[in-house]
Amino acid sequence: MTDFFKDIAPLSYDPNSDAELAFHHYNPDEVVMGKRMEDHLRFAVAYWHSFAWPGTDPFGGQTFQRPWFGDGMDHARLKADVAFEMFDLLGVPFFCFHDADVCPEGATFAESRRNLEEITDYFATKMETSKTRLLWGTANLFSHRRYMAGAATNPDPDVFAYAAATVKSCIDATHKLGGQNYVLWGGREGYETLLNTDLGQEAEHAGRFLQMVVDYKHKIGFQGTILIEPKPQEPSKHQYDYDVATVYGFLKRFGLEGEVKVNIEQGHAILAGHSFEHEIALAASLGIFGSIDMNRNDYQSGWDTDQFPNNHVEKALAFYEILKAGGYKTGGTNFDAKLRRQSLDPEDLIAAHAGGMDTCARALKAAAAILEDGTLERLRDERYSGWQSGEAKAMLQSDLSAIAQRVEADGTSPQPRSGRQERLENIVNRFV
Ligand code: XUL
Ligand code: CO
Repeated sequence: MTDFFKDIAPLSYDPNSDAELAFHHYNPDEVVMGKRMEDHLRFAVAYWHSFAWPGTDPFGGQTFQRPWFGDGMDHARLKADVAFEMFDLLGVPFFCFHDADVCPEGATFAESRRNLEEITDYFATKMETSKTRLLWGTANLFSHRRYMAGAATNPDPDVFAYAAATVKSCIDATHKLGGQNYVLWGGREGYETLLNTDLGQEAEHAGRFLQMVVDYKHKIGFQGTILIEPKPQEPSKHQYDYDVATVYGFLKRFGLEGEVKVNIEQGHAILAGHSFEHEIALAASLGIFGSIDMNRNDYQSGWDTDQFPNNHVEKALAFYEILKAGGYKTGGTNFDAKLRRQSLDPEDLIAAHAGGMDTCARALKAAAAILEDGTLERLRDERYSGWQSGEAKAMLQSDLSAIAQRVEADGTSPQPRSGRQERLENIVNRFV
């Protein structure tokens, strides 16, 4: 035991208490639409924000002073000890990590690989006595300066090679720990200026890279899902995995639409000019919905500020789409969210996650209530009911001339009908 969390006790569901460090809405065992809440929500803690981020911003340096900050493997082990203590306090079923979050980079590639193997062996030992499993692993192919012009899309083939070797190590580590997914976020897969960029060639390399990832997954028998995380910009001015629609086009182009799904992040959806629920609904309709990175942006500055979610009304629409899609399969709700840099105390770390979990639990319950009520579903079905007729279905098998002939012969004259938006919004309002 470390003494980082001192006498903070494991959190429990205590809806009537005014205790700060308790769940007021998240009750893991409560059954919602036939499934335990914990199994619906599948929460994960993000190692990078909670244990690796020092509290910097573009204008200021480190604000957090954690006893595990340092370059040695002993620091990495202390960090893991504290991380697993937090997983236990929160009772979270999952965590996620990048290689760079969990251990120091070595002087050579081989040393980096050995560090990762050593620390993930340490995780494996800790997981023997912890209930927390690995939701996904990933490689940090964006922080080090070697990746400043991209990883798989770098003009330098040596960088492509280094990235490929690094992804192999990270898939191996994820596989060893029984990870349920493997994520690729292309933080530097894009460009700053077209003046020095051959975007056609870069796309070919990105596609081939992803095919190699999928081939390797099958070669080693990794059962998890490969996920791409779309984001339109930041850090790159333009990122290739712009949004769900763009990723789907990319997957189709390289024959990977049956192999790879998406990890959709709330803040990234907003940056792309979409709503979170739009991205989820689109992915579900394309058969590529995988997992969620849960956070919120600052709506005033518009930045990807990775804040913990605190607006259950907004998230209810996201969980409504997730439930409609049949819920997560291998995915989950990963808090890709960090404290504000003034939130220095261990209690802040616990409270931030507890608040995020409560927000999602409220959202899930509201979404389930909307679906169980069924009015929205009925009204939507009604709106499309004309397509139930044999004549309408047959039209889709005919052609423009036949349709034109029928329109004239029948004197077809469509009558506009209300979309009833405000009435539908009022229905949602009854349940959130
Ligand atoms: C960056 C981001 C990443 C990915 C994993 O905006 O979301 O943390 O989730 O690399
Ligand atoms: Co993310």
